[in-house]
Amino acid sequence: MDTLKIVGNPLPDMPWEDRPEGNDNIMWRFSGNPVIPADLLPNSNSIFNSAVVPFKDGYAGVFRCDDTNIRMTLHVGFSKDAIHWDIHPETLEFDCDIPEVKEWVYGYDPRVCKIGDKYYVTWCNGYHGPTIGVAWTEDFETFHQMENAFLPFNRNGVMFPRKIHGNFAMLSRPSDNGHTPFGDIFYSESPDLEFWGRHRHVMSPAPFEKSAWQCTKIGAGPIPIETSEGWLLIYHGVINTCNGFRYSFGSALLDLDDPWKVLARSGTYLLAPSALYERTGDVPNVCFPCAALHDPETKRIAVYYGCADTVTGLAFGYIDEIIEFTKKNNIL
Ligand code: BMA
Repeated sequence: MDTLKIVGNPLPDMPWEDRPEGNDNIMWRFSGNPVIPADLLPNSNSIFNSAVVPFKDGYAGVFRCDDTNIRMTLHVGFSKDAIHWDIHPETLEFDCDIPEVKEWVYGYDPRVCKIGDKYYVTWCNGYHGPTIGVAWTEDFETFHQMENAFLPFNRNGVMFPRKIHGNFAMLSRPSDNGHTPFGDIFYSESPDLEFWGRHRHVMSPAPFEKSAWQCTKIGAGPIPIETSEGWLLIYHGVINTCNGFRYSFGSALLDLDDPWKVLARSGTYLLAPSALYERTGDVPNVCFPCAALHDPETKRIAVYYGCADTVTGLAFGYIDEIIEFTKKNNIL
């Protein structure tokens, strides 16, 4: 994989720990997990399923904080090292001149995608049920909310970090108004971030007998990473067990030009609930990735994922190894 090219700005100081001795897993957990505790804010019940990006000489993020009323809200945070976070206790308020969209109901599971000088936030936005909210910021102070991307019900809106076919591009996961016992990943394009179309099917849950951890529903996780082997997509997969849903995450490679064409998809998961903070919490057995930092030179990746809908975890790996693993365990 010496010829592998990874797109992205250098990030030599991103959070990192070497693979622990004796650990031969493709991804391994940060020894300081949970990297963000549930009670970081005075009135937070849980902080999880959150998005971080490099910003200025440090990092910024949009965090899902459920408060002690269990209201699902978004909060802005900043960090020098992407490990110690200063999350603002007041909720993120969007500037919005569209009265029908402006009313805040709830918001959760944010993703943040940088394109040019703008950071686009997509999240699961309450509008007669969950759909995909879209906003942009340049400074993480003022956020401009645009039209919702899709009709309800939809979740897991994840943008691509550059235009494709001259359009903005987003993955999403049409759903129902509840806990959705189904779900495929779709791809859509938009010339202006307002009108979305050219919808394409990307992936269905895997057949049970091939890869059971992802047999009930799947949804895109962090912003896809562009490489010479295709877009590296890390996504969550769910199995419905007699104890409820269990969320793990795995990887796929999507065609660079037509990302709805899946080149490879791993049957083996990258990470599944096994640490105590992933197995126990408000919703047990959940690893839910929403963001990743990466450094093209060292090929390092750090994935931020919600653990048991309660805290935020961090896991490390090498992009070249993840790509190799995806191809080796391909179930297509
Ligand atoms: C999904 C979303 C996520 C959550 C997961 C597990 O439907 O609501 O926010 O982490 O369920 O509860």
